Amino acid sequence: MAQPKVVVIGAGIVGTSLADELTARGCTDVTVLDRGPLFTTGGSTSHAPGLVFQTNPSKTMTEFARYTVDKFVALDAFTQVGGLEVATTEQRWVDLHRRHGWARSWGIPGELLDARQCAALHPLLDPERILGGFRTPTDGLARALRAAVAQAERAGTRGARFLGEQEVVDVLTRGGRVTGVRTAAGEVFDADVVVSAAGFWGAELGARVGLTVPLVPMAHQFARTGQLPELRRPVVGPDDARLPILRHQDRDLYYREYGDRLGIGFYGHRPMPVDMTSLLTDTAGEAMPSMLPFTEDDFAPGWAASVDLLPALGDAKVEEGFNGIFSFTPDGFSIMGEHRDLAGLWVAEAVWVTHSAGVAKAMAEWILEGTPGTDVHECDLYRFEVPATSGDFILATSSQAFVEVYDIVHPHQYRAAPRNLRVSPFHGRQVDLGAHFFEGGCWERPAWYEANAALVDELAADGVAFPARDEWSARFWSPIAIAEARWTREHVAFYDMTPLTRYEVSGPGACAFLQHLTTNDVDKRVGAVTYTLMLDETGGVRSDLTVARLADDVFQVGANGPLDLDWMTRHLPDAGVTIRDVTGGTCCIGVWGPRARDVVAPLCAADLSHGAFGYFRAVRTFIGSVPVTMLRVSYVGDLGWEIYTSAEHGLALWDALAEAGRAHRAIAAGRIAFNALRLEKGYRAWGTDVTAEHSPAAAGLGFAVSAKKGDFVGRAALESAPAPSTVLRSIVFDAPDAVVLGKEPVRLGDETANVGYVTSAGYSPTIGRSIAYAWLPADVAVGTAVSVDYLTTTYRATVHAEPVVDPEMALIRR
Ligand code: FAD
Ligand code: THG
Repeated sequence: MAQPKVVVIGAGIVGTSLADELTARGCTDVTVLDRGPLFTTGGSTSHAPGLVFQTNPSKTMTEFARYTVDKFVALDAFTQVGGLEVATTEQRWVDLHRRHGWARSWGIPGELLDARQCAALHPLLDPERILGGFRTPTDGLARALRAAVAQAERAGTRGARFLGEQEVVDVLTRGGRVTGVRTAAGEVFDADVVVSAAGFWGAELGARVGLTVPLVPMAHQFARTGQLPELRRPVVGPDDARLPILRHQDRDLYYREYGDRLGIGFYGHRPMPVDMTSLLTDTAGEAMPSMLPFTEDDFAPGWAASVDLLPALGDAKVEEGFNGIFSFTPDGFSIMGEHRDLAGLWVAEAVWVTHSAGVAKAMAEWILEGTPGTDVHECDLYRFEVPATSGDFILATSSQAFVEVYDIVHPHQYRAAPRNLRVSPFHGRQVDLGAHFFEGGCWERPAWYEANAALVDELAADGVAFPARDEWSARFWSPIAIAEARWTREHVAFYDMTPLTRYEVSGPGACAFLQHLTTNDVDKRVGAVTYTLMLDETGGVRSDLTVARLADDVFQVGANGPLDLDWMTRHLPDAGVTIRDVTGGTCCIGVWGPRARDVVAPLCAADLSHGAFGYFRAVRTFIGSVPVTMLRVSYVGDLGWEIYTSAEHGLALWDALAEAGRAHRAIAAGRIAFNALRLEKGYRAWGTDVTAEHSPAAAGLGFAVSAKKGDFVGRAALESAPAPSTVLRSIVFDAPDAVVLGKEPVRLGDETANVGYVTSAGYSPTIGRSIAYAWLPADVAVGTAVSVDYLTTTYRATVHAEPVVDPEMALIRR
């Protein structure tokens, strides 16, 4: 295939890395344009201090960082002085154990050190001030400018050209495709592909082509001390640094060496979002538009905390400083992808030096091969719900991301604001029941209900265990959730399923369209529901769906979020299929548990017997006077239905069910119980347990791929795929009070080497133990003992057959 003609906007670390990765893959007609002079362009890269700490809660971001380090080492643009993160509080010390766990889960070498060992590595540290540290020997200093130049030079030898002082002011298009760009000087550069790697200018550039790039340019303080006698020594190399890069997250600080001076970065100041309109006017003609004047007052607390940690600074002072600009996003992840409505227009922005080469590699693969080689859903341009693409939301959440950049953030900590953007019709009733709400997808979702508190005592009196939790895992949690889960299995509960993303796919081409995009056979008779997967071209799992055929040409698709709509929209044929997101205009209650039929049948016009309304069937009928679509589907794995109606009927539906449920002691139950029950049943959560990195077979979802149906996206790749080397397994903890939260490293027996990692976990009241999913080597057999390292504790667990609860499906099919 002919290689595309590519224009990259921006010659910072991302644009130059991308040129290198594209040309390395044979795509050599690459032109990189920058508004500034080459290669000290005035962008963030020009003055980046270049600290690279690879460890990240995200596996993908860690992989991007590791690739970047390896590449920059090979380019002689990296000084591997190692990283050291110190703790001055007990909480941070425990959290460094969590970070050590991530490092081990994702394969970054690291170890925990005591205070004395830390001070031996970094002699400026006062060992009395710290409790310990986390040391990562392969971290270090990227010479960002050197790395940019080296990559540009290499790309240049393969045919790429780099032009400075060329500000792109227009993206040229024809018929929904890019055709090139125009510069301020009026010069036109033709292109099949235009990649915006414009750093914090990216949001402005995106707006010109109708694209929301959700990033906020934010100022962040960086200062250099005067000379420190303690650091005086002969120059030691191009970076003139030998001490490990240092983080003092308790006070939002980081440090690197510049010969006998220290560079200090500070995140502890107020968020300083930058107004691009005034920035561009104010800094027009300036060499460094990304550097704003230092605001000394903001730095004062950072300096005081620095002197405290590094007493040698006591005799020194800040000699120079600036407020440097770079991008923050609502969730801290980068922004990657192709404009959906303007083919050939790509973005790669909000990327740290740390992740730059890894991001560029994934971008090059995506542009040239159609699929990135790394799962990038966390960074996907289209991951945001519609309200999250508003300016207000982007500013508020990106500012919060700045505030939290070094905070200890609990995995279940949901944002405090903005809230109440999306509530189901049942919200008032839920408030009355004392719902404790978590936010997800901008929805308010009950996690548990205080109204069920009395059930804890009642069940405890019956002998149900409520194991105590450690302080960390007890956050954003309540024992009431155990009671709710148990009650669901013994009686019946109502779950608000409104936030479950759903689409109506209709039209004469609807069936063929879904057949083409999914792995299972959905061309069944009206009333059938099918569990199926969407794969990418390489056979990776992009999503798992339920597809209910409501009429010949009308399907209701239960999905996992905005990326599913994005993927489906990109594959829409020119005519014959319509996709409508019906999530917000409708609502859903899951009624599940052994008493579900007793509650619903008396209200329902349809025959709900097992013979008349079988498992994985859909029926349109009435509950009282409320028109409903009922799906006999249960993510919690019990008898019952998802009952859908339009939003205006929601309250009537809730009240009718609540009234009928009273005689059967029905309760409303929340997300924590929901999660525990789906773990019992072996059901995966896409995005957490399974991503595009995994094949159906590896994920334990091979049953959802039909061997008999015709071709579908990803099929060819599945057929030529080797057997997976790692698989997703259920593990059950040995001790009743063992709890993990996800991403913990897993070892075999008592061996020290890490072999896998946990994805998600929950406490099962049915077996009185926690259950988790873990990615493990494919040859690890059921019954194998494993160890899971959680914070400062190690828990024993055993690989279990799936599902852990109800393998004979007796609960569901009654
Ligand atoms: P840039 O380097 O800004 O490049 C974008 C380029 O696009 C610019 O050269 C610009 O001139 C050009 N451009 C924009 N608009 C146009 C247009 N219309 N036409 C033509 N060209 C255009 N990251 C780390 O990993 N570790 C750190 O320790 C670290 N410390 C930092 C400290 C400070 C003080 C700051 C400010 C940032 C720090 N960062 C750090 C972040 C890091 O510097 C940036 O994330 C990274 O450099 C961004 O690279 P980029 O290529 O996307 O953007
Ligand atoms: N309900 C509906 N749609 C959904 C979900 C849901 N779509 C997204 C997500 N959740 C999909 N996840 C699952 C996972 C498992 C099942 C349903 C949705 C499930 N699986 C059965 C099993 O694996 O045994 C049935 C499989 C089969 O018969 O093929 O029920 O919660 N509407």
